[in-house]
Amino acid sequence: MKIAIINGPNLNLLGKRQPEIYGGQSFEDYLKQLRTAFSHLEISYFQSNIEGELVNALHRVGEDSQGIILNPAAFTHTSVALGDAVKSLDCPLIEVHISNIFQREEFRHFSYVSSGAKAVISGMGLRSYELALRYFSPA
Ligand code: CA2
Repeated sequence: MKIAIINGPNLNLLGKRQPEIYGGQSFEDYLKQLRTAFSHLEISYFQSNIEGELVNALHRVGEDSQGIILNPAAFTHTSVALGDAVKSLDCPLIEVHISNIFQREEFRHFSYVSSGAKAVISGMGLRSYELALRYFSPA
């Protein structure tokens, strides 16, 4: 089963800045753990700081993945284009957030992506990704 994880802008800084909000581990490091724990899944990973590249990545992985896990980061709250791309997918997509966006500033409470997502997981730290993988890999 092919699952794609896609991360949006600034998530390449995980583990390097603002550990009080986003934790102290880099995503690449965490991904190694995920690939070990879910070795029966083929997990691809893509990160970009560029909105159009994220739209292209959704189109690309949507062709041959059985599930997508997307953290759109700040584009969650601004991107009609990402919201439209998510609605065009044939496979289920889970929107994840490391922090609880509803405990933060008002502008983070709205998501252009959520209405097209199968589910939203927010506020479980990096474990948000693991929980999303569990949905695609029931015990
Ligand atoms: O909580 C999340 O996962 C967010 O998607 C993270 C976004 C934020 O704009 C969303 O409202 C919620 C920000 C990602 C920034 O990532 C950083 C990581 C380390 C250091 C600085 C930024």
